[in-house]
Amino acid sequence: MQTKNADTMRLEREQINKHNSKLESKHQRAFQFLREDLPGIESVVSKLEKFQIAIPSWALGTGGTRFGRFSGRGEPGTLEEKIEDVGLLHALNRSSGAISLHIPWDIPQDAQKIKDLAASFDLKFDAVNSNTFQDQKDQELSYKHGSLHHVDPKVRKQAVEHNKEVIDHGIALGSKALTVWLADGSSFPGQLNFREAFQNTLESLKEIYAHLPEDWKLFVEYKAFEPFFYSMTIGDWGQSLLLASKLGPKAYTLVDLGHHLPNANIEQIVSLLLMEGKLGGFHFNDSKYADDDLTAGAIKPYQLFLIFNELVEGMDARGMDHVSDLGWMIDASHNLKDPLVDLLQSVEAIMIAYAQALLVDREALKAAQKQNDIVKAQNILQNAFRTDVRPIVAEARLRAGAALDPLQLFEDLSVRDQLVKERGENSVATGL
Ligand SMILES: [Mn+2]
Repeated sequence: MQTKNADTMRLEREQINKHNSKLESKHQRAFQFLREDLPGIESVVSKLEKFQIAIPSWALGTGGTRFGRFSGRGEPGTLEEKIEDVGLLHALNRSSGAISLHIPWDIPQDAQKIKDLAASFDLKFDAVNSNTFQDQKDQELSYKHGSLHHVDPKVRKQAVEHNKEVIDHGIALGSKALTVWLADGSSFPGQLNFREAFQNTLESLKEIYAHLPEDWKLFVEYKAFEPFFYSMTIGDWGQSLLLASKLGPKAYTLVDLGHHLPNANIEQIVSLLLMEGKLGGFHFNDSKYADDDLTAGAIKPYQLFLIFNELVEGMDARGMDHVSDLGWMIDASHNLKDPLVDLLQSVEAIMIAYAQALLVDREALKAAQKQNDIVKAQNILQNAFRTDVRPIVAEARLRAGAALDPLQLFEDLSVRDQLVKERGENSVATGL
């Protein structure tokens, strides 16, 4: 591990090469074994090599629950350190080439300097995120009763202005999208007039939309419940799609896996949003109950695969670019594991699901569907899901210059201990 550029930790090429040379012969045996039976394997590897999943700045520190927060060690305390963390992830897996910022937590003092730092790690800036779900220190009006849907036009105006500022920060960094998630809703029947709340939200979003540059997108995120427990003003994909449709061609629905009621058929939602050209992006996480924010693929890997199956099929049907036409991001909270380790695991799970979806025999599936051959259709999907694609994902990493086993290298190099040395035991990250 080397320290240069004002205390920034960077992985050296030789460290990765040394790690890979130890594992390479075992890896090659596993990869060659798969190659014999999978004729399309080269195209899968090259798609995996290009695929990138953005890391949100707020996932780099330890999150809390409503009951407590147990801090990690050596968390990134500044925007520069957050970029350094994502830079380390990207060096380990070459699949985390973007960071998503949250304003006001991550306001850059010098945008050009921050851009240069990110570029030195080969990182881009993904969507910027506004925050009207909590009050800030110097804020005039409170968001206790909502922001863009608020009954008071002065609160709505304040929230609209904040979103415009977030866009401006994003422009300075080279972002191309704004994600709006609102903690607007009600906890008691009678508290809100649903129609007025929706109309207020639409009018506010229209003002924000008008501030978007030509080549930007607006992502409208929805959530079924929490922080409010009776209604959320953008509670499901129907409400999000309605808003996105009324706003115009730059507005899209954003799907966060944890923002559905239990057992929702998310893959069907994805399929129809893609059909309408209104799916903007994804927030990955996993859950047993709802917005548990657990590691992607930790609880329901088959669901993650089924979602990717629809994504690949739907994107290919529209001739979309897998890498750039949708926004891909992890949105999780880490209470128990080292956040960087958890993020490496999440990226790996997403790549596995994507690789499995790329292996689905589309023609055979289509034929089975046409003949109502349910058994065959199910088997085609499960054959792909039950293929151990880890050597394919590792091969893509190897070719991209990443580590064959990023988690092992993270551990072998004692990355967290190095970060603690640099930042101190008790540095704390802003975030959830
Ligand atoms: Mn989200």
